[in-house]
Amino acid sequence: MSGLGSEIIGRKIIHLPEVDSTNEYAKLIALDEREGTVVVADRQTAGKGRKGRTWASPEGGLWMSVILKPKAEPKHLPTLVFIGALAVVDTLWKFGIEAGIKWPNDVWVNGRKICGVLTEGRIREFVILGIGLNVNNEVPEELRKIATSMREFLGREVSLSEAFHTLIRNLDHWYGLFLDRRYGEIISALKERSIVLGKEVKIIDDETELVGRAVDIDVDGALILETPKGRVRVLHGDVSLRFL
Ligand code: BTX
Repeated sequence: MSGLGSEIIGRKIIHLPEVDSTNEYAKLIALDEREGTVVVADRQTAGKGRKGRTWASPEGGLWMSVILKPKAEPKHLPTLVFIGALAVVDTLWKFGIEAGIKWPNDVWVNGRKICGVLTEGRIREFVILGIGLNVNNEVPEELRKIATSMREFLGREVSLSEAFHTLIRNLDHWYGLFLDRRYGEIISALKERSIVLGKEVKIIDDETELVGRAVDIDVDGALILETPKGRVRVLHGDVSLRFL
């Protein structure tokens, strides 16, 4: 292995016209598949976000899940969410779209969300890396203020297959680095592409809210906040981040 690319992601592609959720489908078949298998659907009828939120997935977007079986220590597995976000940002750059990562799991363009990443899994068995990217699809009316698409940014339709193949190549590149344990390079890239650092933000966990300035992302991918009470380290788990 050269370390520049693993050539794992996308060695098998399962294309479905419609499914409830590519993540759910991938979880069902994960134990029987080799890692790198991608499930991609034209539309999802029950696309999922985090914590039971829904993900609008009409035709024209890229809705996909990758089955991964990394031999990594469990503490590194949360880093896989960044692999998804990095690969999406690189894909958007290739199309001339200025995009950045809104820690922990979104990609934003012009202050609006264009992509969400959802990782799920079973420790020591598999991780499902789910990616939803608005390409040519309509963004539902109620999300217009917070969401955008590649088509909206460029003012023209994009080849969905080109977007898909570019994303697969980029995922393969970043996953190769992950397998080579080059976590430092992954975090550096995340910091470079972050739209959060230097900003005043509010972190919302189940019961708690925390306000501060985002000053750094550490080796484990945790966000470092400067608050009136000192520095606080926020692990990415299931927290939400809002700009103030
Ligand atoms: P999240 O919980 O961070 O974000 C969900 C929130 O994003 C929703 O509550 C809504 O406000 C907003 N939203 C919903 N749909 C869209 C959209 N199409 N574009 C922009 N904003 C939207 C983020 O969760 C993780 C989403 C992962 C989606 C992929 S698609 C393939 C795979 N299968 C699956 O069921 N989920 C993943």
